[in-house]
Amino acid sequence: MTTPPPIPSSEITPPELYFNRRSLLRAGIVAATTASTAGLYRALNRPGAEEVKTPELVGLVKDRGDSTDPVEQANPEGAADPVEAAPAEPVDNGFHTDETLTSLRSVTNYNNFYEFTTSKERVALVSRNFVSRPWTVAVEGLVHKPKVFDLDEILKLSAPEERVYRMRCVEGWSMVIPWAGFSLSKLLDAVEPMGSAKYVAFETLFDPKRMPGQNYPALDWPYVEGLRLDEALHPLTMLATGLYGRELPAPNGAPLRLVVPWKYGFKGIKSIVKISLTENQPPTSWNVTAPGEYGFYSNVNPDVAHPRWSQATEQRIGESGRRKTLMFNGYGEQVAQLYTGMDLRRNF
Ligand SMILES: Nc1nc2c(c(=O)[nH]1)N[C@H]1C(S)=C(S)[C@@H](COP(=O)(O)O)O[C@H]1N2
Ligand SMILES: [Mo]
Repeated sequence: MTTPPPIPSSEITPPELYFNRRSLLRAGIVAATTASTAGLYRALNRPGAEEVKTPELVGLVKDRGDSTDPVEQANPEGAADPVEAAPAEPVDNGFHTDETLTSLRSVTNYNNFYEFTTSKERVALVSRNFVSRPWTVAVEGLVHKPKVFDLDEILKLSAPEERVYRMRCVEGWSMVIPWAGFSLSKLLDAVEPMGSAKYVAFETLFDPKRMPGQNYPALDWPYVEGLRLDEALHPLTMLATGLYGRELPAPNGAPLRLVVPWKYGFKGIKSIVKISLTENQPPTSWNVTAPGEYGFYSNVNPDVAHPRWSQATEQRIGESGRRKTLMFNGYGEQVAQLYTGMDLRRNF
């Protein structure tokens, strides 16, 4: 289980795109405009990450067309070169969904972030003065090159890609969020995992003065999460440093958080300060709190009910009525092979 899975053909960039400079250029342009956010991308693009060095970006980001996103309309400078922008690449590979984006207002004002408060509607208020710079992330454990990264060093690892993922909370609501960031594998590659590493453990900042919810025992602090190494190395697994083309807002886990789109939202640990590679399966906060209700894997699965409610349907924020929840949150084509031969009811 320690080797990364083969990448499905749908995720492999055709070689002609790797070597076609026009396409690479277009990817850069489209990334900047799609994000609604040319300026924000510049802000996220630290020196050293200026060039589009990520061929996998080609074709992953597509123009959303006549967006009604107010942020986009406020950034007319993002208008694309008509020659370069004309033919949209057909895209449906998991990194981008065409489903309607959840509004920026909902994404940043309806949050689970117990370090601030257990009230979803109050997280934005309570976290409004949270200072997330300077910030360091220690990457350690079973790696050849352990390192304490400054946030800016992490941002330099890769130009930010925009990825529009579905997010399904275990409570039964969901959103569609345009993240900025890059595959966690880029950070893990930099520290060179040892052959003995089988899991990756993550930890949120513990600082009750800055995170007032930590003065209450809502959970065992700090919040911890974990993935199997092959899950962590999967290209869909993302270190998010922004959303809607801006730096990551405090309620969403500033300055950087994990996003694992085929798992329930609580696996997406926020405000990460430590990442450790381990041989044994690490403890995870919600599993420690209620082992019978939240498993280590927590893959979105409409067929396995939570002990207290069905997981068959979900409320998409901003929509009326409920929609069917999809196996692996709709990412089965990309990730199902990670779980071949596993009993997903037992390993819930
Ligand atoms: N550190 C930390 N990370 C966390 C949480 C939390 O309370 N603390 N809540 C989780 C839950 S339950 C969900 S659904 C998502 C919500 O992410 P969002 O607020 O950006 O939508 O964050 C997850 N990450
Ligand atoms: Mo959640």
